[in-house]
Amino acid sequence: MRRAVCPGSFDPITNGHLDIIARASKLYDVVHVAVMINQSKKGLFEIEERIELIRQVTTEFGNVEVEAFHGLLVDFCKQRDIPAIVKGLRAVSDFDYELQMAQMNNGLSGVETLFVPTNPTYSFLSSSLVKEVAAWGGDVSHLLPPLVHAALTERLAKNG
Ligand code: COD
Repeated sequence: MRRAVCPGSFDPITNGHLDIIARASKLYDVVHVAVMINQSKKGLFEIEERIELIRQVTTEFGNVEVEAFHGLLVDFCKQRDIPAIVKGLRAVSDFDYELQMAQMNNGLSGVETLFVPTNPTYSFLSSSLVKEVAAWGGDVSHLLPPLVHAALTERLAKNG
């Protein structure tokens, strides 16, 4: 069974994330999506909400498992016998930090990181930018799965 993990904050999942997960799901038997918990960073969505949104938009792939994890990504991998991390690379600006993490993770446990070039349609896309634009009333409906867009619109309206 070939396994890989797509880790992230997913606050919330965007079409950029989804594209990477979809492509990984064609390359591996099982793709674990790890919603990494960062207690110093309060998100817009609770961890359980992020997991539920990801589950709903990845069900159609048939081989994606979603869970939260608090700790090092290499420990998530070790506990589940996952040899590969799949990451999307958007631009040169991503590369420096992603390379550092990949080398650190490999040095810690031997886990490999595979980089998938972003779909150019989403190369500028991040959860933070989507939240900022949406908070000011900008249209981000083409950047999110429809049910995530609905959840974001509802959350922002509720938060005032
Ligand atoms: N196109 C393609 N890929 C994308 C796009 C896009 N538009 N947007 C995001 N992605 C991919 C990237 O691969 C990105 O790395 C990943 O999705 C997650 O993105 P985010 O923004 O949801 O999550 P981040 O960047 O906050 O996630 C960082 C991690 C949680 C992965 C990292 O901090 C981590 O591994 N933390 C766990 C603790 C740990 O092990 N620390 C030591 C690291 S060496």
